Amino acid sequence: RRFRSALAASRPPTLTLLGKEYPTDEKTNITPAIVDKLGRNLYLQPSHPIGILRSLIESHFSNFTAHSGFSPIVTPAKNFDDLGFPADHPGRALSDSYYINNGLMLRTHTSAHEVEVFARGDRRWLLTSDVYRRDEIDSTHYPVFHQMEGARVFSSSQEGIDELEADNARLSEHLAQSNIVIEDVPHSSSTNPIPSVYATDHAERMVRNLKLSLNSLMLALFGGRAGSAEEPLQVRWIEAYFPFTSPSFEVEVFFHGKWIEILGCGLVQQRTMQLANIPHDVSWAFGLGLERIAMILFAIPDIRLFWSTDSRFLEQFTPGNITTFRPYSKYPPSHRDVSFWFPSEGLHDNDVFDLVRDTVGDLAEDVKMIDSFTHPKTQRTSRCYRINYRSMDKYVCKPLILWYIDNPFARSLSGDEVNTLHAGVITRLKEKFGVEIR
Ligand code: FA5
Ligand code: MG
Repeated sequence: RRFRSALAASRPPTLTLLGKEYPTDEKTNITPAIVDKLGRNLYLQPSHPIGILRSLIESHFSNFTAHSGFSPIVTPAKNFDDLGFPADHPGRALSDSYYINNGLMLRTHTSAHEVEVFARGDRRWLLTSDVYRRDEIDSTHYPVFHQMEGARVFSSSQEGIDELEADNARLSEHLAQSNIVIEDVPHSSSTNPIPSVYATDHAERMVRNLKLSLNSLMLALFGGRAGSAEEPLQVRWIEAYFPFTSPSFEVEVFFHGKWIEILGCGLVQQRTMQLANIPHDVSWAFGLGLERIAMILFAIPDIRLFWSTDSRFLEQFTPGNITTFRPYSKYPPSHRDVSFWFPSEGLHDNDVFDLVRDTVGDLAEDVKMIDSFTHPKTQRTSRCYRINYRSMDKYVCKPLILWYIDNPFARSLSGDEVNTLHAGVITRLKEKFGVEIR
């Protein structure tokens, strides 16, 4: 209780988020680290991995309307109630979600916008945004991440059936020609039922269309990498539960020896269709986790890197291209120079580079010859090399939980350490090549 009242005492009366002021109350639990992330809009940056991936998926679903720019600040009704989350659902708890105050929160998933986008009359749509969850913290979980919601509406009349039949035939032919291994689940079961508003065969066609659509997306995204003849792409469908879909599924992809959960999906419950004023239509929907996919495609080892403002991260990526991330150090470099007279039999730059690598290993980030000069009288040559020492231990920002203090795991090389390394290099230069240090 004392902790609570201390919190209340330290709570500012209002919060300014995305240029607007909001009153706080006893429910307010949004932290400064999260406030900082609002408006970063990584998914709108064409050269950011999240933005690149968004564009790739949008071009795969080329006849879908792509939405973005919806505010992350929503009512709990929109995030939970409209989607049929029960009053006691754990996701609503202060321990799981970020609240601005009693009446407003940060959306925890893109499904929060389903009702309003269906209500606009869009029949095929995608929606990308940042979402916020108080979740565990590790290399694949972060309290801010990105989702892309997608949905396709069909009429429940004969017209809808014809559309499904044609599309299912086209998609299954495409998939039959590719190297993909799909571990399937039944379209429905007693634990994953078809709601009574559906005719069973219509629902089965819809589930088939959902599975075919997502399997072909997986193939488009991962096929080039894992879907070769030697290594087929492996996709696994699992029965799942969401309050707003039934039947529901999760899709996992096998990558580097692990199954990675990529998305949740299912047939949209009738409640959503009614709230959106399209009670006579049916729809499937999915929600993809963009970071999980981007980590695989770009070989990004830690989810925190997406938030990096370091140009060594940002400058690695270009619009429309999937490229492999090259790790770098977060610590400042520290350089030392060494100048010496060349031995009379000469010496190649590469001999110097190898000797440095042998002596100090990866702690040398780069070595450059920065000056060369020949004495006019003696004709002896002197060269100066600059060695950049830097630890590669970790390449990420501070652990989030410690955002307010210095990262105790950070390891900058101390001046003494660098001096010792450099002295070792000089000693070996003398021993091995007989150079005369200037
Ligand atoms: C949902 O959020 C549902 N709204 C998905 C959905 C949409 C179902 C439409 C049915 C119809 P889930 O909580 O499983 O489901 O999250 C979806 C995906 O987001 C996950 O598969 C995962 O890829 C990603 N994800 C979830 N939590 C995190 C996290 N903390 N950090 C990064 N990615 C996450
Ligand atoms: Mg899940």
